[in-house]
Amino acid sequence: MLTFYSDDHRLHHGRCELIDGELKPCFEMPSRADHVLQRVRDQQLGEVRAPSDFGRAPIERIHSADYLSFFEGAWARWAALGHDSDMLPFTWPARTLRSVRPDNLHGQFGYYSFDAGAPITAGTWRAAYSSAQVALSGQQALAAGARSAFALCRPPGHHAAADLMGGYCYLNNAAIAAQAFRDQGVGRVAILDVDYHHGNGTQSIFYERGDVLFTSIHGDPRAEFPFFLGYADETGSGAGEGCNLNLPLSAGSGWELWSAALDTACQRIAEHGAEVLVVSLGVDTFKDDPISQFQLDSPDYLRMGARIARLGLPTLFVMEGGYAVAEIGINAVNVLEGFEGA
Ligand code: SP5
Ligand code: ZN
Repeated sequence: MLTFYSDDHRLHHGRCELIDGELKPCFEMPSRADHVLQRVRDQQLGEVRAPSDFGRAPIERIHSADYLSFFEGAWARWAALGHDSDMLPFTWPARTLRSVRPDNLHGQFGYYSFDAGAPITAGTWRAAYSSAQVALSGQQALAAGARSAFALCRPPGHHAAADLMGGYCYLNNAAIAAQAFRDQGVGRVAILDVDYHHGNGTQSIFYERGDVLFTSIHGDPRAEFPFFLGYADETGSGAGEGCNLNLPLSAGSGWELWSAALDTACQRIAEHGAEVLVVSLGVDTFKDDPISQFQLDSPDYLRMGARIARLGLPTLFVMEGGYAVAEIGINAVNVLEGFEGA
């Protein structure tokens, strides 16, 4: 399997996030990608390639122009005020307030975010832009006939909506790749999100569309981030009615419950008549993940890959979360090896 990877991910190295009521060092750190890349090489998964540059147009198919210009320009505005370290948002247009876009930098950051987990640093835009190009390069490999590809994206993307950052995510890499398939004439696309957290950004982007099915297995939002989306009764709307499948599971769920949900998601993907599959590959379902509550063990990721392969679809794997840094490489590459071995 081809892997796409850019060193530009290093340009994003946040100092702190606000998590569970406290300011803590960012769990989403550069060494995550280093460990995955090392495992790809150690296991001789296949060639590792630098991404091509497809420009801003495929990103603009998913994200609004005003969001992108805020994101691209935010650091320069912050630096012009004399700052040289991360910026975090702190005020949001919650109930009773208006979703107007203020002029103030912090007002705009609140307008374009939903949590204080995604800092903007000097290199965040460039890292996120390259991460999207990594996903698009994997998409292009499939379009050219590859059965599968691995987009080793960092920062991750599935929490990012059309005009919102949060949950360590800025640009929705999986959604950008899925849309590129559609724009190149693929009629029906499916997304399978196996990250521990609900992919609220991806769901919101495709919620009213019948051409892109979104399926997700995740920690029950009644108890888990992102709390405000990811419930089982969210089934899509308008033309997208029936094209959104959420499979929330309780804290403590292990392979038995998780794999039953995977079977359900795979059945729905087959029914959709998907011609291509995009997997949002988070491995924060691991038993020792520091911020998550599922109980998957490393060999389970081989089984996960094998089950996904049984769909028989061209498959693009897009890296999302996973914070047990020492094991992230083993777990992520196990999915890819399980897929290839099936
Ligand atoms: C891409 C991705 O995986 N983003 C995850 C963002 C999670 N941010 C908030 C996590 C809250 C964790 N709460 C854990 C409670 C443990 N007792
Ligand atoms: Zn996650």
